[in-house]
Amino acid sequence: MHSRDYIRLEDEYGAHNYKPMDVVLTRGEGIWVWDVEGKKYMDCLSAYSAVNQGHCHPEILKAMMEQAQKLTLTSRAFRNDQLGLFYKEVCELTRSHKVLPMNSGAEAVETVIKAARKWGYEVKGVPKDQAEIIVCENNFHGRTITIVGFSTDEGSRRGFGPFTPGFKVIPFGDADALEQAVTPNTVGFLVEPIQGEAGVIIPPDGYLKKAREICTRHDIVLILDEIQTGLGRTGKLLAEEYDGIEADLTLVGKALSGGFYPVSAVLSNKAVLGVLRPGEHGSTFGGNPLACAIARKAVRVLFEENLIDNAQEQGGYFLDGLKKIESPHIKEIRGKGLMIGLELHPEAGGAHRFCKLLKEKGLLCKDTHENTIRFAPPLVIRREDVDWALERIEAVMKDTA
Ligand code: IF1
Repeated sequence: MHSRDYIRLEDEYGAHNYKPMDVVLTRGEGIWVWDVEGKKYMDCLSAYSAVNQGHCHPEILKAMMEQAQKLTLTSRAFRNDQLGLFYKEVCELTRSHKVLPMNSGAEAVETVIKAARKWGYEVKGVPKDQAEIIVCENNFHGRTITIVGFSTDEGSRRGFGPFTPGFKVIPFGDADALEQAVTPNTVGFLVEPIQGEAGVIIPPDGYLKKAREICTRHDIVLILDEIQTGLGRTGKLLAEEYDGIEADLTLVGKALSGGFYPVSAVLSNKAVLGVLRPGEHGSTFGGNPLACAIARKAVRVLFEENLIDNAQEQGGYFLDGLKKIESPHIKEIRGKGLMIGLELHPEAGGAHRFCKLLKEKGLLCKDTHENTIRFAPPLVIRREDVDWALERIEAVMKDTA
């Protein structure tokens, strides 16, 4: 079968809730992927930062295979011998006190909404059903009804109402707006350290530090969605480290899977998770032994292979290289670690056009919000690979009219 045959099958039988680039991938190794025609590409998306450790990482694969031959699923009705070890290792590495495992990122977000609300009623003393959670404009936290209900992206929410009440939206990066939005019923502030889908939007220096201070002063749970920024992507294990703070609840997902199998988790530094009692929350697959074995290895690999520092180093090199490209199309280059956005001028004809040209040159990138191309390769990338990418990006940026 050829690419067009696979594409035809998708078109005919699949729901059309995506419009993917027409490249049909069949194999991956490290930063590289191959399509069914055998063409090789550098993956500059990493499945939206879920394959930080690189495609088909051999150590994670081994951990998965070994666990898959022993025990895969018990449900939480019974205990398993991986869960406790997963808790301990994740807590030690992230300096957390408690963990709650789920599967997808959106489920982790739903979990913290429940936990923060319950904490508000039981600990803070907010009147029944009055809890408010503050979120930011242009957020992306997932696709459930509650989550898209507090999105400001029309495409994400149009046609899906009625939505869950109890959310207040403020501008991103504006600590004063947070201060002003707080009421006695505010229980939580949910924010991405760097907004991913919004186009790699980096808030002003010290924003999270101020948010931390405001949340502490008003007794509000600070919830950081590090599903995309976490686990090394920005050059730190968690992006909160740049502000020298600790969130009360931290969400991780994506790369917790090593790219193998969906795993997400809520990490808690305060007693917030303690308000959830038996029967109040859970999931059939959350915390299963296969997921735990994979996640344990996926996190350990980040440290053993020095991938967090490598993201810092190669990310800086990549960013500098992009900034040196002289092209009339480029408006701004921004990024932290290997989470990089290249914003084009509105007249450049859209990021999608450039992503297609980059694909022809062997680089798979994804546009976001019309005019931004993001570069987020696996964290195993080496300097010579960055040079390889830069050469091709420069050619496309310079040779395109
Ligand atoms: C898709 C974007 C990235 C996330 C943050 C929670 C979730 C995500 C900060 C939910 C998910 C995704 C999902 C993916 C596209 C992707 C994305 F472009 F939509 F915004 F990465 F940039 N918090 N991000 O980024 O996690 O439930 O998906 O596991 O196709 O929807 P999930």
